[in-house]
Amino acid sequence: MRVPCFLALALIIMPVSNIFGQYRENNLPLVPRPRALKLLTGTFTISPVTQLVVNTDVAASDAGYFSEYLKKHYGLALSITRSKHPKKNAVNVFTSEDKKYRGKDAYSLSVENDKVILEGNVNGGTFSGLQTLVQLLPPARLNALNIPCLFISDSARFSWRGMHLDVSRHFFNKEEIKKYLDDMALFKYNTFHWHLTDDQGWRIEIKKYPLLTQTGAWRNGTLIGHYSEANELYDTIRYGGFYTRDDVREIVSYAAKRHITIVPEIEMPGHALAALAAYPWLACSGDSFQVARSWGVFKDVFCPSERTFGFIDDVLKEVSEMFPGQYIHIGGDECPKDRWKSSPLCREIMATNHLKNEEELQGYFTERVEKILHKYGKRLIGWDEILEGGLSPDATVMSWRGNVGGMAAARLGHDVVMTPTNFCYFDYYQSNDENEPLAIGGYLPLEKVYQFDPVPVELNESESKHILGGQANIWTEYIPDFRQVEYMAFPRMCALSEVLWSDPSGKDYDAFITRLTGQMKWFDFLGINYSKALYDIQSFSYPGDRNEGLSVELSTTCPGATVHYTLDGSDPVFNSPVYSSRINFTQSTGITAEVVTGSKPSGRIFKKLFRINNATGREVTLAHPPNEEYCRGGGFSLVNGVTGSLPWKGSEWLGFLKDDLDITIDLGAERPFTKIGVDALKDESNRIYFPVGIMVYTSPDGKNFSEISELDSSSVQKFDRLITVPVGNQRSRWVRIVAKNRGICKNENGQEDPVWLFVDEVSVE
Ligand code: TNX
Repeated sequence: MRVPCFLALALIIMPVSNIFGQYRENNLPLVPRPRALKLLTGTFTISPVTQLVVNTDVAASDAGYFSEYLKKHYGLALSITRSKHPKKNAVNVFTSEDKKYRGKDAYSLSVENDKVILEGNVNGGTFSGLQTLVQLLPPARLNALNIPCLFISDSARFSWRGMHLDVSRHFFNKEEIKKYLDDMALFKYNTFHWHLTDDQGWRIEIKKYPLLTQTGAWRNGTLIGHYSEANELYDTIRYGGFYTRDDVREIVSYAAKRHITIVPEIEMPGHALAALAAYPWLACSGDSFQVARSWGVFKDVFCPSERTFGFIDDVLKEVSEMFPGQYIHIGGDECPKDRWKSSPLCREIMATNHLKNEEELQGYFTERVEKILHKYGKRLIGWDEILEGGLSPDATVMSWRGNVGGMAAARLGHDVVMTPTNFCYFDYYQSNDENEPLAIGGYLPLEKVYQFDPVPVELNESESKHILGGQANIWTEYIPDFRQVEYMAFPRMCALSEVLWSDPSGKDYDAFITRLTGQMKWFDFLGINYSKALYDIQSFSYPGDRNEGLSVELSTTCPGATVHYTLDGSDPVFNSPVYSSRINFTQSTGITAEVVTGSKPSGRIFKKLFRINNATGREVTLAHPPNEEYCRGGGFSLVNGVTGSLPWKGSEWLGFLKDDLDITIDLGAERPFTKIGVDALKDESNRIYFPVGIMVYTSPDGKNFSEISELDSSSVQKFDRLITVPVGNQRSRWVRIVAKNRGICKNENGQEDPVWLFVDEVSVE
């Protein structure tokens, strides 16, 4: 069979109309971006008479997936026939051993007027090509499916293109897991890291230990709200679920059909409370345990006893039988050593095996488990903590605490999968908007995911070879249902797919966004729930014209987006003014704005009130800078007309650790005022305390200040958020406000901790 050569097909490119407007090389909604793409004239049409032609069993299986896809989404049933030669009016899917397909998942896709020829290797090549083809179909249920004529030659950058899902904190049923695998396949992911056990639930049936799922899969309630909140509230709903061995087999073969390997994770020695609840003898203490209802890290962990290793051997034997992939993930993260330290048995094991400390005891634990895995023909992978106690060279390390663990592992010759929190934790917020659903914390917008590179620049060429790829993790403490899993995954998963698949030399965020916005039509068509944070509008305040009032800039992270706005509180419509330059005003003003693409609103409505007082937009100086964790916007954010939103994480609050707020405002000219306002936060469970006193000073020259008013601690504590200090009739150009930080507080262990003072706005009225 002959695939037409690239150059021979380099004909004059005529734009052809399609559902996306006009086909152009740079607007075909392909994510991840293929290595080479040439758009040609004409279209090929898939209709009920189109055949699927295949040459091998793998091609037949891949084409089978494609045909099911067409049936499900377009109601088209195409017949599959075998042939060694391409046919006309057909989509020809041919696996090939040609050396040009040696690359990872390598394929070529040639769409001609009268046929499609897809060739690729058996290890995901043709399957990946079919995903490309799927993305070229119209995202609408039409009878005739037009595809632009083109030639694509493509292969993957990394062999490990992973998505993880935590099914312990919240459980997702078999059908939902299948949907997750479908979502992954569409973006050429090939590894599903299935986090099956944790403190809050054991989710895989093990024949020899029925209590793991009878007891360990169920908890008697779940924490309400965020873990960091002061009052721990729980619901009393029995929560749980698990996958039977048959479910697992069904899911494994469903994944295999999509060329996705499943890496099951059985957490040990930490994050094991659910197992201990089922079989308390797995712990060192002799206590009994409950499946956890809350989040975090628990001190009760597996005891490294012979009986525990016997259990682990049995469990891993069954797990190895259920999962054909080479890897089993054994966790290894966040294992507190408290119980081991107080256990005579652990001391004995340490003495017998000449282990210096409990970290080495975990190293011993990992080594024992690895021997078990090798017995069952499997390889060990674990979180980067497994490095701390020494590790055999065959073990693979998953680097989550930044790149550091991964780099150390690669330098020691271990294979590494990069999944650093700051680029790959899809349980973090993707937007600062206050209407985002509750998340664990952090901030990981789409653009940051796109910037990720799994290969740290510090590694040399031979060390870099150990980086197998990367993965995003979806921990589900705050993700109660599958719709929200998708919301957290999309579209960040698209950005990561491009990082893991495409050649980094062609990285271009704006171009990615153009292709992604085409993809969003797909999300709607396929019923994928996704975040529109891309279209969120952010505002930045500047001093107003002639130093009066404010000048407000609106922006989005979406290149080329059109923002419409109103100043009368009404929702923007298509003919509302288009934002083009900063909006100036001298009276308190509300701005309502929205991104509109075509004639349709695309994102969330932005609504913000900018309050103007004598201090707004003025020059300020801070005697102590805010802590670098909470310093966004600097001192000016205290006079930018905007009060901080709640939750406060990631928003514009300034945080002072142990320091006072000490701000001097130059009002520009002498001005009359009667009161001072300090907008502060009270959140004692996060060690954020109200100030213990406020002092106000004025100055005739900006240098010498005299106190004009003071509010003592008990008066301050009477307020809830906005603290008002009456000052009588004053006139001054310079005003200094000092809000005293409480300094320290005692924690539950009686030790002293530094206290935060959080302020978002001050006013002079
Ligand atoms: C840390 S990442 C964990 C998980 C949590 C996650 C929340 C890792 C190896 N352990 O147990 O769910 O943070 O972001």
